Amino acid sequence: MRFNYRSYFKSHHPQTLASLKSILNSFFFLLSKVNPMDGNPPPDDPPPFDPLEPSNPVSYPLKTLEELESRSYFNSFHFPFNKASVKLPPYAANELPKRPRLLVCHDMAGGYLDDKWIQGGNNPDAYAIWHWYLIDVFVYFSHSLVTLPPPCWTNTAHKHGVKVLGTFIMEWDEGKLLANKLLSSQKSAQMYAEQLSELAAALGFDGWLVNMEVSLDVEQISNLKEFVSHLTQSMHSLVPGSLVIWYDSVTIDGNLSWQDQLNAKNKPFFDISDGIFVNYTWRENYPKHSAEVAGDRKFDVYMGIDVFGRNTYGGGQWTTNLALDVIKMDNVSAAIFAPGWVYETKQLPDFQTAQNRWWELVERSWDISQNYPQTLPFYSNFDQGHGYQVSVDGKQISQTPWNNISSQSFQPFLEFSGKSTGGHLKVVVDIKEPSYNGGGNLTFNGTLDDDFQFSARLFEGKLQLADSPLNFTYSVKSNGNSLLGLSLEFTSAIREQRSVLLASGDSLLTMGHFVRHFDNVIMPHRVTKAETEPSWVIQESSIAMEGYMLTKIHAVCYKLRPEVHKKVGQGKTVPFSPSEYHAVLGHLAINSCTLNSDFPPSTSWLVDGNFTKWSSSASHGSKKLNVKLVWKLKDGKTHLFPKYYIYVTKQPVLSIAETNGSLPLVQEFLGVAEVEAFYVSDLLVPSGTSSVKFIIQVCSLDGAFQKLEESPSLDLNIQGS
Ligand SMILES: *[C@@H]1O[C@H](CO)[C@@H](O)[C@H](O)[C@H]1NC(C)=O
Ligand SMILES: *[C@@H]1O[C@H](CO)[C@@H](O)[C@H](O)[C@H]1NC(C)=O
Ligand SMILES: *[C@@H]1O[C@H](CO)[C@@H](O)[C@H](O)[C@H]1NC(C)=O
Ligand SMILES: *[C@@H]1O[C@H](CO)[C@@H](O)[C@H](O)[C@H]1NC(C)=O
Ligand SMILES: *[C@@H]1O[C@H](CO)[C@@H](O)[C@H](O)[C@H]1NC(C)=O
Ligand SMILES: *[C@@H]1O[C@H](CO)[C@@H](O)[C@H](O)[C@H]1NC(C)=O
Ligand SMILES: *[C@@H]1O[C@H](CO)[C@@H](O)[C@H](O)[C@H]1NC(C)=O
Ligand SMILES: *[C@@H]1O[C@H](CO)[C@@H](O)[C@H](O)[C@H]1NC(C)=O
Ligand SMILES: CC(=O)N[C@H]1CO[C@H](CO)[C@@H](O)[C@@H]1O
Repeated sequence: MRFNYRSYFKSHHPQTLASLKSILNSFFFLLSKVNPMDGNPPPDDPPPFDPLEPSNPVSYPLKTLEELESRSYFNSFHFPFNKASVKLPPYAANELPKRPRLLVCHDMAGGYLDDKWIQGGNNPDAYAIWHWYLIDVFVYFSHSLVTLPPPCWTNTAHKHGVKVLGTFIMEWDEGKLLANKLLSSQKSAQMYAEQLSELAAALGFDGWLVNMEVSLDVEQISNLKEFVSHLTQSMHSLVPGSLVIWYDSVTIDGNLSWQDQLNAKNKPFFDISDGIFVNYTWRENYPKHSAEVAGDRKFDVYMGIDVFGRNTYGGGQWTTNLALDVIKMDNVSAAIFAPGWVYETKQLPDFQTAQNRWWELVERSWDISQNYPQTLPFYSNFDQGHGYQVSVDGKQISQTPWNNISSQSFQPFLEFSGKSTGGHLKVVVDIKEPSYNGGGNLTFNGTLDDDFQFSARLFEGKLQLADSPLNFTYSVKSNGNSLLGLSLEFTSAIREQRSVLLASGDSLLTMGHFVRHFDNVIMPHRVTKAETEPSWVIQESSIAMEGYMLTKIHAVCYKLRPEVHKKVGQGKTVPFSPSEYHAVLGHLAINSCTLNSDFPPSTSWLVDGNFTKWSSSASHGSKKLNVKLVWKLKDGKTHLFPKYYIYVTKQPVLSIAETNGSLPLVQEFLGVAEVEAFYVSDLLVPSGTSSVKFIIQVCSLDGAFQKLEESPSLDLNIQGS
């Protein structure tokens, strides 16, 4: 569902960001009445949304203060599904670092689109962000009173060390009425602040952006200050390291008057919160002034930049870096608003390329904010959270297009244009073709000189090594003589650097070739092929670097036995000519050699079906099944596993089973759960089925999967058969 709203923007000169977006929203709202869920699970003429009724789990905002006050959200069928399952890693759970930070405010076409489907949707081209390593704080924004971030965003942001905020907004005449209620007494202000904190803590996100775009009577300001300070304090006490950020809007004298800087009119709110998001129409010297006003809290000033470029310094869009440069020079923080511009305005040539090119602008002006790996186990399969197929250990288990950014793996720090002279290699995360695990792979394709090695940045970490060696495992699929190794950079406490190549292939020539480039070249100690898909080669290497820190991981592309091509034409050396190179990196796992994933046996799990509902379907005697699967370890431990893959098998009635002999049952893949619950909706069960068996395949932090036959499961007999 797309329409051209740019001309609309131009002709109406909307005054505020909010008005612009709310006009947009009402368009989407109107359109959504025509076609409720374009590109998403089929609507079947949906009845009005009743949060108490079981249905495909969704994320949704709160629209009234009554909902907030009554705490009715906690009774919703959808509430347990909305809990983020990934916590911030310990190194990112404290206060933000004391340096300029990058806050990114999502605001994608009104929000709650493909991302509202908690168990994923079927749009392989759904919006996603994957440059998490450049971001410190992510705000999920919509124009509803209480915007709760869909858990998929919180999960992937947390995985990468990024904090996530929801939005509390009051705007327009309606907002004014709400504000009157909110601020009617000190008690009321405190009560709503506590409800907001409770929601954030229960859903697992890290605080709020407070956007009071209304003008108030000056008498209301003291209760507003009470609201902001109480929210900040209650957030901090429930979620240490959490943030409440004030948006530069209503001033201390009650006027709705954006200051575009930190000054005496908005500083009282800054003083009682964790920072201010400054309106994006500032001038060149405002960041500097704001820094002076903020004193030792200058990094808590986030200068707004509108990527759509509406009166924003530097023009946003493809010159967003101009504003970033000024902000960086003045040593304050930046708040990028609506980077979804790249997606919404369909920048050429395609979303993947345009998005990478746009974030490259950011990286040019700004430092890397997140370093990973920092802890073990570390695992990435380069999944971007959308795609056309899903694989497990090289075997394709689904060929249905899908999206759910919850399943994003650690995203590589790919540079937009590789610096290469000896040929031309394109490195992309490809989501269209078979992968090793998940739905993406990292493809290195193009031409490469025989004597040349091409290096592409994968990760920049801070992994402190102890006495036990590191175990590197990675899968590669490659053509001809294309080889792919990993180069590692280690730094000691006294800043001594060591470079190590984990080489591929088994030839000693490789050693000879690389010895002068690296301090150490390590051959894999085990090379195996994937059981079901032998074109994937799995290399295992181990390395001991006690006392060092692993800081860089690059992929190194090279050719096998360059000497073969060297001497053509009677002893004369001819110039090397670039030839084709093609390799795919399927996954990378780093673990300590002493750690190994053991799964609890299936008998230690309790699996249950809840809200089971059978209905008849249109075709001959088959039925439809809805059921909420829930599972937990009998010992009550939770959060040991990052995700679960859900499958179903349909057991035929005895007579058919006998006729068909011992045909293996087909395991149909249903989806992925990140919480210990999965809602199966409208599963078709053909006649002649006696029972269905749901299998919950457990996946560990290091990316290992429990064997299907050893996974917990639940049998359901067919009702009435
Ligand atoms: C601040 O932002 C609003 C939109 O949110 C805009 O209309 C206004 O022009 C900006 N600047 C000033 C100085 O008000
Ligand atoms: C995301 O959810 C959808 C729908 O449940 C599912 O089809 C898809 O496979 C899930 N993602 C992955 C990586 O499996
Ligand atoms: C508030 O806004 C009104 C109307 O724009 C203006 O007359 C008044 O001076 C403003 N008050 C302050 C304290 O700036
Ligand atoms: C930025 O501020 C920090 C802390 O006040 C200071 O140490 C640093 O030198 C400043 N950097 C620049 C470029 O001014
Ligand atoms: C790989 O690169 C070559 C050009 O060097 C191109 O012809 C080919 O289509 C590319 N293959 C893929 C899968 O991108
Ligand atoms: C290294 O990790 C792989 C899987 O990630 C595992 O199969 C292997 O046993 C480990 N090797 C050692 C020596 O720990
Ligand atoms: C769902 O499960 C809960 C606890 O597991 C139980 O209390 C409740 O009765 C069940 N509801 C239905 C409709 O089966
Ligand atoms: C039994 O086998 C027949 C033919 O191979 C197939 O069409 C049918 O679907 C099978 N029935 C079941 C329940 O698997
Ligand atoms: C395993 C594998 O081959 N994966 C795919 C990765 O993406 C590239 C896209 O160019 C495909 O060609 C590969 O087939």
